[in-house]
Amino acid sequence: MNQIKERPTKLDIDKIRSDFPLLSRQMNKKPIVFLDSAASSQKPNQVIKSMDEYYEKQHANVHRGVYQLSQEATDAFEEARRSVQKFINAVEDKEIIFTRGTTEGINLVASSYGRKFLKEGDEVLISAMEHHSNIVPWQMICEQTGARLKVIPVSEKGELVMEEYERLLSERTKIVAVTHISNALGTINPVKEMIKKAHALNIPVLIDGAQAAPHQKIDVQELDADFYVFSAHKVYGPTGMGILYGKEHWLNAMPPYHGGGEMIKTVTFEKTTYNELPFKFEAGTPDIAGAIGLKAAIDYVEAIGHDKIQEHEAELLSYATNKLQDIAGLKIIGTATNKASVISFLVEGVHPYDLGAILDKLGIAVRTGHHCTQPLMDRFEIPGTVRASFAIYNTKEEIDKLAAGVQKAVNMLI
Ligand code: C6P
Repeated sequence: MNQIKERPTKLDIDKIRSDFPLLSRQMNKKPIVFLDSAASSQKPNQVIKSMDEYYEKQHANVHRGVYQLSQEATDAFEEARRSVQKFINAVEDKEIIFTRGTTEGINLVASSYGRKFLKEGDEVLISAMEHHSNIVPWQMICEQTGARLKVIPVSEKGELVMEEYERLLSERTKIVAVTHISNALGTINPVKEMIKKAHALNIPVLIDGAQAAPHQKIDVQELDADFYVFSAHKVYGPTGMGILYGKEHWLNAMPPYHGGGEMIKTVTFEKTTYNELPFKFEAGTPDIAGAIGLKAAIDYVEAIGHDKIQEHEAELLSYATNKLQDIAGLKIIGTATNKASVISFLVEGVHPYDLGAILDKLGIAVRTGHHCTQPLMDRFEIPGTVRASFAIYNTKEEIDKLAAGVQKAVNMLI
């Protein structure tokens, strides 16, 4: 019998908004319009409660006690790891390393992979649209090893110049590190294709997934990524918690990053032997509540469904693009064909900071400045932008308020 394929029904936005307590507060005596989820998303009750409950009923250190409470905490912590494994479709749970966030994940790989595999004359290939977190750690390890940083250029539309990428890949390239989605432009990069091209030359690839994990299904096996990093706090989870995924053979080949408890097998003053994966990279007491909060966030996102999230956010992006484009003098920076729900813009004759400050008075939270992508701002010869970013809880009414707010600010400032 033929099955009729149903289109996914739309999100119940009122229900979703009621899950996020912060969205009911006022800012500057106006209902808050939160359009800065690319910096950090708000948290649903389900995440907040999961962490409270852990502290109220389950807290003990993990992997250390024979007593029941410690066992329960360990089980919850390891269950969170398995939930991340499923979330990104990793082969093994030991390929999931808990970190403090995207920044720490990249620093771990740059330092650990770099110390083992980089030497003078080697090259690390990044792009001109990277966040500082995917530039500075590589600069630091290049300084230590004598390797050189190479940069894939960005076009006027805000897309990576793929011919240049192919030209820059060579036998000197020892790792490629690129962002999946640009935090400043919203560009979705063709990372699967880029990984394939790098792998043809046996070059491993790290993907900075900080801005992708909240918006689309991540499948590290399908991408064939060697390393994939993201932060919990942008996926409706807690701050201070992040994920480094690494293929088992790379993680096994790399030396530990931090030394201390948990990451060792045996210690004598003469010699230390290291623990197996994933513990080799998790020195010290981990953020147990953070892992439990991340699991609750993953459950929340999966219960809604990636299809519906993507459909809703694409609708917001196209609605906002049309609305903002109607404002005289407004220019959108980053017009890639494939974009996530992030819009950066400038208005002729108006400083982004002044615009942001007036929007704040209207209860509208947007980010202004260079968005930790100074080289990208230099590429476009601008000091910064105003950035509005949308999440599952945003509405078209909020975008109307943004557009009206921008128009009001422009009338005041020009
Ligand atoms: N971008 C933004 O407003 P951390 O701070 O470690 O959680 O994430 C760093 C990071 C790395 N890569 C990308 C692509 C990012 O967007 C971010 C964080 C925020 O755009 C804060 S600067």
